[in-house]
Amino acid sequence: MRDFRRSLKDGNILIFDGGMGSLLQRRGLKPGQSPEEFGMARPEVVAAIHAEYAHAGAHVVTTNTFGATRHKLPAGLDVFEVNETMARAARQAVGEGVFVAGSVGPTGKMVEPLGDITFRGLVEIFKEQIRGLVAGGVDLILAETQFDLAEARAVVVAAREVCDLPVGVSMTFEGGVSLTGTSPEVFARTMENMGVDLIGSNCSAGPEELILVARAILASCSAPVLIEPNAGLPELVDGATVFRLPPDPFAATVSTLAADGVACLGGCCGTTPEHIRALFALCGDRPVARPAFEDRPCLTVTSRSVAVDFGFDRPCRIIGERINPTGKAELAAQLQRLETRQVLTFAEEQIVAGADLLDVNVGAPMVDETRMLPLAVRALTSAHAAPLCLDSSNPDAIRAALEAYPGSALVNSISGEAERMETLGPLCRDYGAPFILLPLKGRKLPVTASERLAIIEELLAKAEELRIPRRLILVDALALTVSSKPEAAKACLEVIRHCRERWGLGSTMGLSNISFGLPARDLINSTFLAMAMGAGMTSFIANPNTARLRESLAAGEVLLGRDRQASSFIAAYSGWTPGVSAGPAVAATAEEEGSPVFTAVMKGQKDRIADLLAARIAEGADPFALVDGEMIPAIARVGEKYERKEYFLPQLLLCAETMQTGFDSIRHLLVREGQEARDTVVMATVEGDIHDIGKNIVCLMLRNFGYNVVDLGKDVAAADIVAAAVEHGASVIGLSALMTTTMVRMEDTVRLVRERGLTCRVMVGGAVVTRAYADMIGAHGYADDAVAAVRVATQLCAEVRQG
Ligand code: THG
Repeated sequence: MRDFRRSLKDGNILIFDGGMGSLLQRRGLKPGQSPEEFGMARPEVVAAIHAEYAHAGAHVVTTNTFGATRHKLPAGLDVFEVNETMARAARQAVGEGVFVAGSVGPTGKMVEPLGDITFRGLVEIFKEQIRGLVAGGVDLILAETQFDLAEARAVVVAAREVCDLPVGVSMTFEGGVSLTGTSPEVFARTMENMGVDLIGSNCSAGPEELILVARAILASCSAPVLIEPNAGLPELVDGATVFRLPPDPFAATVSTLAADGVACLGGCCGTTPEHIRALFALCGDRPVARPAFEDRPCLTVTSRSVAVDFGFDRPCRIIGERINPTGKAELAAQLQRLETRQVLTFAEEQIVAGADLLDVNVGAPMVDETRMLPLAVRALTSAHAAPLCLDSSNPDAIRAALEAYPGSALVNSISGEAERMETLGPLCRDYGAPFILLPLKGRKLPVTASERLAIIEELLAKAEELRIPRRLILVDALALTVSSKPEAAKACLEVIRHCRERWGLGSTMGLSNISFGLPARDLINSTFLAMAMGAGMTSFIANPNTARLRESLAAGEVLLGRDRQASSFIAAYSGWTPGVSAGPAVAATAEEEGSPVFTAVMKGQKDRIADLLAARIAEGADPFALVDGEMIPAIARVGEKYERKEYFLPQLLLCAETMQTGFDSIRHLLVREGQEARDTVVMATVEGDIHDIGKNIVCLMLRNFGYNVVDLGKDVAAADIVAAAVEHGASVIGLSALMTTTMVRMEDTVRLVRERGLTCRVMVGGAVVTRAYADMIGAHGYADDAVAAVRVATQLCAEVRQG
């Protein structure tokens, strides 16, 4: 019986197949045609390619279903049928001795707030596809070329809801991060939390580029690793992208990855059966040389861009407690109105003060937590990189928030109360969400350590029954008020020590409970923090904006030998005066100078910008001066940060939307008699291509900079683009294409513009488009991202004006 999980455990290297697209092109796939459509018409061609790969030594072949989802397949093709048929074709071609991986590519849709689809919507799209793959007899589900962590999570959740097959997820990185800002480390840790069977990377610039990515993944997880590079750097030949690294040098470089411990190797764009044959000869059936995964943390919480490890050799982590309406009437009132303004203010303050994570509790009377918690999550994850701790007694709210969250959030909490583990446990397991295990059960508070440990032990047993791995569990040592229960503090310390020694589990607590009813609470809290750190506590929930707590934490890290050469301590406290607050141990980055309007755009404060502008205008500010002197410079600064990789796509989008919201709110004040007409840009994704994420971002950025943008959408014929440019008197046409097969359509528009003698300029861009290609087809400008597009459009408009 074929069992892919068993083969992974066997300890021998598995060879995957190589590219499908370029081989199909050689056998009749037309530029712009969907490979799935071609495969349905000519299944024997697809089968022959699979057979060639199997013959070349591949242990695993990958189905021709990369784009076989609802929104990507051409009209008239049924998702289930395509996936089932293509999976069958692979199986029949390779027989029973070779594994068939069901390929799942990105949908071309971004999950909100980056795009317009919900996480659940994505899961449903993938489930439709995966049902077909399962019916066609695949051995594993393989998500490939993923670029967004939320979408990668959606594939895993979908696979779990449809079948028990093993799941592999492979992400593509450019310059060390994915398009939406995820590093290989964050990706690997998030996937490991989800229990993914195979974690990897594919595509990218070629085998050399993937060496560092592979090492980063290997050092961040214990799951087997898959690497599938392209056949070298893409080059342009006669208008098409080709990959020219020959089989032997390809195999030579890729096989060095085997020495690093990669378990599964294959090829991506441009690789052929010859590449796979050469690879097989060098490392097929050799033992996997994976060194032990050292330095393993107890637990890791992630956001889209940050992984925070908890462990006995890691800094004790601060979970900021302030996003909690208890005792905060204004926050409670805002939450009832589903507003996120104060939530965002508290987030900002706590991050500046050094919080590693933010606890998010929106529970108050008359607050609809199931709506409010995901709203807060979306607002917080758009604005900040800090991972979140979802604090709610309502399981529906937790579920909704986990769906809205792009990484591995910490769930707060699972107690011994009836059904809590049964409902939340499987959810946390399937969504890869670590959780706080709270030793509370029944009416009686467990005061002694042994009472708490008994409940913890019972919950651990339940978790094990539910197949929840230990790496998802963080124990709450339960800080009770020492003023009424004198033995409570000692019991906490014992629980911390026991969890560490007996189970290797990390711990946390709501620190301030301990001092309730006493004077000088900060003094008690910070002293207890030091004691608990000594006992092995890995994190605590508190207000990070408490100088004394931060002082104890910083000193504690020195004393526990985790702040090497006391360098962080010295940096923050060398000029310390007792009683005077020093900077946080984590130095806050110097804040950008600027007006509140400037800052609001820079930080993407979408809820605040309209009020700020209205206030300034009420004070008599000139609306034009606000736009030209504050908003445009702010969005330009955002662009610089994006280019320096300090901001990623989520921040760029949020800031651009903030700009747009602000602009819309004062638009009525921005009409001037005899106003100089704004330059018009006509934007389109070319014919045959249905990818519009990049094009939409360019539209948003151009509008931000005052351009009149006519967005023609996707899959637009050259004649229609040129007609629209004439109709609207456009200065610039902007063309986008994601695929090498559709990129060639750009040339049609350039030719038409020339033939008709139009003055308007054409700029091009998109994932596979290069400057060399732009030059070759005679485009006037090339932009490699949305920020560059604004610069290029400005340049081209100036050229048009000068004639
Ligand atoms: N364990 C776990 N989760 C928890 C707790 C715990 N979550 C909630 C709580 N305890 C930790 N969070 C808070 C949040 C706020 C306050 C205390 C603990 C607090 N609020 C002030 C008040 O009530 O008056 C408001 C003061 C302010 O403005 O900050 O003190 O133990 N797993």
